[in-house]
Amino acid sequence: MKSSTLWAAALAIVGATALGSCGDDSSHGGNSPTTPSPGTGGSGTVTINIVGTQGNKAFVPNPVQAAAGDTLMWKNSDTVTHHIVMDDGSVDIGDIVPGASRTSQLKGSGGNYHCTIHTSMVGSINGATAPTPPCPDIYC
Ligand SMILES: [Cu+2]
Repeated sequence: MKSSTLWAAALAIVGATALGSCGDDSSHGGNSPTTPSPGTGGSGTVTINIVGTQGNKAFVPNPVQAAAGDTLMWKNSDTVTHHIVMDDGSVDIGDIVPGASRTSQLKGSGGNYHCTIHTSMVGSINGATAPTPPCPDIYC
């Protein structure tokens, strides 16, 4: 029950994201989810787009703002597989192939994360600024 609701929300986000990034006319026929719109307050869905491997520009938005309890939707809009983990080891999203999305739930107040495949890819949940990629790195 809960996972189907989540999935419906995920589909809604993916559809909205595809519309925004491709300029694609999204006249996909009427599969409109009946779940409430995502919002703040710990029960919404927050999308983090993975757009490349360029250090802290690999994620949009970065930092991202989310509340404890929010679902984080990790959408791989890039052309290669990524594997996101929280720096503190609390979350391992697993491999995300191009075009796919994975979700996790924000349990604490946030923190920094990175890609285990491309270690220059760094991001922050609820940080004041995006983290600096580890140096030496071409994106430092
Ligand atoms: Cu990566």
